[in-house]
Amino acid sequence: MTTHWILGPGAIGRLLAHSLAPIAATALVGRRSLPEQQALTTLEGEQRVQQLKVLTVAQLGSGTHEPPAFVHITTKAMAAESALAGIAETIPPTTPLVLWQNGFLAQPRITQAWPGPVLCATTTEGAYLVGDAGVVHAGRGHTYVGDLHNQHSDLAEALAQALTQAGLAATAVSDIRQRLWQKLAVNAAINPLVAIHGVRNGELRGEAYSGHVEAVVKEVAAIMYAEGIQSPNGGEGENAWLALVWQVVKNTANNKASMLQDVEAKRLTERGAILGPLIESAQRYGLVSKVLQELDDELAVLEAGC
Ligand code: KPL
Repeated sequence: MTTHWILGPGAIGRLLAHSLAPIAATALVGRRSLPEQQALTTLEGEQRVQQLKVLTVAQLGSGTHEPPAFVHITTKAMAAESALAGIAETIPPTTPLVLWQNGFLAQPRITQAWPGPVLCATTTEGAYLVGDAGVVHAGRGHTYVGDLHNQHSDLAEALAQALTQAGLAATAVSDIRQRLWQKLAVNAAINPLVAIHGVRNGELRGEAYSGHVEAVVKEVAAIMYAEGIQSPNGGEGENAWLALVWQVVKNTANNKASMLQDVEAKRLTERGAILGPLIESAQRYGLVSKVLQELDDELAVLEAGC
């Protein structure tokens, strides 16, 4: 039987566990223990415990387990490598990994370091945690899966089918790198600004912030061009990226972006995975990244208070 291990009992991790458990043996793995019924409580109070184990990393290390068919890493970007290191000894090095992180930090590093196949997933499924009591599937979206070097399309296809069967619509794609950078571009234009100013996404449209959004997008668009990343709306250049960003701002106007939630909860942000690759790319191509660097510096100051 297909066995899925999910590292990281955050919103996406629990959504995956909740969805996969009815169709496959599933283990949700966290650093600290989590009562099984809490891990799988939805807003509606529905509980699905079939085939689901809720384990700590320490329990995985001490027991004997059937090797998993997929290990999903659903932690924040900066925690992905240490999460993998925590279980690497307990799985065969040929085990397929699935990386669910934002940005473009963990994906190239783990793809290079892990001997087995590494798939990347990017999703627009909406989910959030309600304390330790459960996960809310807030909005249906779509998930794309693929690997950075297009060497594992059969595996990506099998995973997409499993996710779709589990109720999370998914497609295997050959351009996952494009899709990860496209999401990163949008996140870079929205997340740092809303996190720094403590505002919901929709407020970026106001006079106080819109010029700053445009300044970020100007730098991001030049970097995307250098990286060979097209805007998903098919257009060329800065205007296409700006139109996309304003569309996402409109669609998510009432959202508290993930980076704002991190700042409010005094957690480290994903700036290293979102702004980091952009600033590094700008340096590589001799492009301006002044505005991006300023945002990164401001976030670093906020994080220093964590
Ligand atoms: O992906 C997001 C996030 O919060 O990380 C956006 C698109 C900005 C929606 O809030």
